[in-house]
Amino acid sequence: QEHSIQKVDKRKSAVKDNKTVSLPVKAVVQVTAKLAQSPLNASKIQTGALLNSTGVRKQGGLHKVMALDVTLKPRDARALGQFGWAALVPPDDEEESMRRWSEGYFNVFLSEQIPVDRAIPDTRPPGCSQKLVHDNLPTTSVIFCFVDEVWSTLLRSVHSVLNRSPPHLLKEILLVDDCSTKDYLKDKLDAYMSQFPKVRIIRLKERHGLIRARLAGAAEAKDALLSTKALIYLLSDVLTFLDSHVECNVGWLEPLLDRVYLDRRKVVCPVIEVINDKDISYVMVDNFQKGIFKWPLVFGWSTLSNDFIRKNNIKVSDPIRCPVMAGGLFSIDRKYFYELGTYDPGLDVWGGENMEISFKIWMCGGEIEIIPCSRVGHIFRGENPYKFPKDRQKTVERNLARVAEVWLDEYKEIFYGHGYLNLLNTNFIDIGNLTAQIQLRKKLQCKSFKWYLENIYPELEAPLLKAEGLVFNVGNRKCLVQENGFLSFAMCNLSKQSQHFGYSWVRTLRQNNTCVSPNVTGRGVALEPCDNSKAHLRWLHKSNKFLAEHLIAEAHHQRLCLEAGSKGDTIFLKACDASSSYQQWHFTHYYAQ
Ligand code: LR7
Ligand code: MN
Repeated sequence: QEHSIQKVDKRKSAVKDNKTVSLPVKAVVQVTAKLAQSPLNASKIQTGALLNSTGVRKQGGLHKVMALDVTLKPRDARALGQFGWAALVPPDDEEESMRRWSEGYFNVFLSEQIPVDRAIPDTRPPGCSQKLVHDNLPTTSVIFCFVDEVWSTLLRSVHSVLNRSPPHLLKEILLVDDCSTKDYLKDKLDAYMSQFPKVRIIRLKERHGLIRARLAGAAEAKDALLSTKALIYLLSDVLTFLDSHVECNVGWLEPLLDRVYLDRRKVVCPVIEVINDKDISYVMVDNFQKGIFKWPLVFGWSTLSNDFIRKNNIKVSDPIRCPVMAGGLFSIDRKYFYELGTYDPGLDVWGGENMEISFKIWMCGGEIEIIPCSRVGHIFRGENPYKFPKDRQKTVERNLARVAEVWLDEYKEIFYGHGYLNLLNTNFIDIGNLTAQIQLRKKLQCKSFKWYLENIYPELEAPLLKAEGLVFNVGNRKCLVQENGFLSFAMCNLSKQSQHFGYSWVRTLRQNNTCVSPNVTGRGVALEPCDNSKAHLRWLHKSNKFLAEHLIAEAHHQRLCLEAGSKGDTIFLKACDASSSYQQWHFTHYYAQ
């Protein structure tokens, strides 16, 4: 079997011994990859692009284009890495190649030997070259943001766009330098790019991170209109964002633009293929993958089930609707990007912006699709080759918390409950002002996160509570009851609302908006209004399928357990005792987690 299913992080199909990213940001669910096909495939005559015939809104001409690829007959067919084949480091150079690894966290040495305009195999699925596109597709600006990108990969990214995009659709390539520290990215880059009239370089005076760097790129595309009214035709209709270490494949652009043309609220992504970080080969990935997230907002890929494919009669070349996008590679109608309020500019440096824009798009009336006929290779790296101005982990956490606060509604508790409880202690971290983002969501009349989960991502398990129902004490064989603001016990009775409690993701034990807390003495319990930022309201409820449960208070810096009185219906806190059945509790219902 040619396909092998691996549970790997990211799409590092061929790179298992490499270090994985420590952050739970891009861990991946399932990916299948196979080696690129023979170069014969690359030399086939490429006939144009694309388009799903379903739902064609626009009238007017459709045509089959000759998808441009000026690298089909490469300058040097014998060059290293040509046709996307794996390249080998000669034994004598191994040391140098290892030494230079950390310049980009991939094989920088090898990449340098490979032509910047190499050919790569056409990995589009059958049918793509037969598809039709509209005559008058919108034009695009391609925006690459980078900080300290490796020379050879930056160049290869730019050349792949120049060589495989129809000139009349490509208005410009904007290189946004996010305050790089490397010398070669200054004069040398200016000089090199000056041979390409379509390439413009924008330099940020301070490091902004990829989110605000992209916004600077987008604004630059917009300024052309504002500054010179006569040059209005220069303005591109669509913004296409790419990472700065990619290779766009043949016919990559037309199918993206065609979908945006059909409906400007479609935000479209190419299939992201793998440029192997060790041998720089171009690796095709399996079809039928969509972008998803797992808690706590960790991006991943998930394969469409055979059942789903069959029931919906999905062809390999059909667009795939995605709950979230990977983040780096997408096309969006320029005006629509601004209507959506772009990215939250309060997001810093790296991370979380893919979740933010994805939720915003779906909840506010748009769609995200992966277009299988559009394919772009990307180097997946084990580490970021640039410095984070602040701590990396904290930066991403903070970004994600902003996203959760603005978009997740009551579901944000699930996010916090998966390892981010510390963010709830309000004085622990400053996630910044969210007023503008919350207002934007109102203004756009966006739907709820509940709607998003039910309609766009129904596969996700998102029970709002970890456990609920009656709280049974094993010792006294009674159930917890709340009456007139006091806790006691009663004969278990499912029909009594006063006996219903919930155990939340942020570890509160609550009835409606009232939470159980240790009282001032720390020996008894009290009830108070729930407030997720208050750590003393949290109870660790360790579940075990066969044993009864403990409720351990974390208040007063002691480990105390909730205990039912053996005589009477009292409840108090006491030193934990594994053998005491009066300290064992369980809920009627536990949700699968
Ligand atoms: O401070 C920065 N300034 C920048 O300009 C940090 C980064 N950048 C540039 C950087 O040079 C690169 O071109 O921004 C781009 C993305 O940074 P990467 O390549 O370090 O990010 P990544 O590929 O590891 O991570 C993915 O997630 C990011 C943060 O959420 C962005 O959305 C990336 O664009 C995104 N990449 C992809 O979606 C490609 C597929 C990866 C997957 C899954
Ligand atoms: Mn990247």
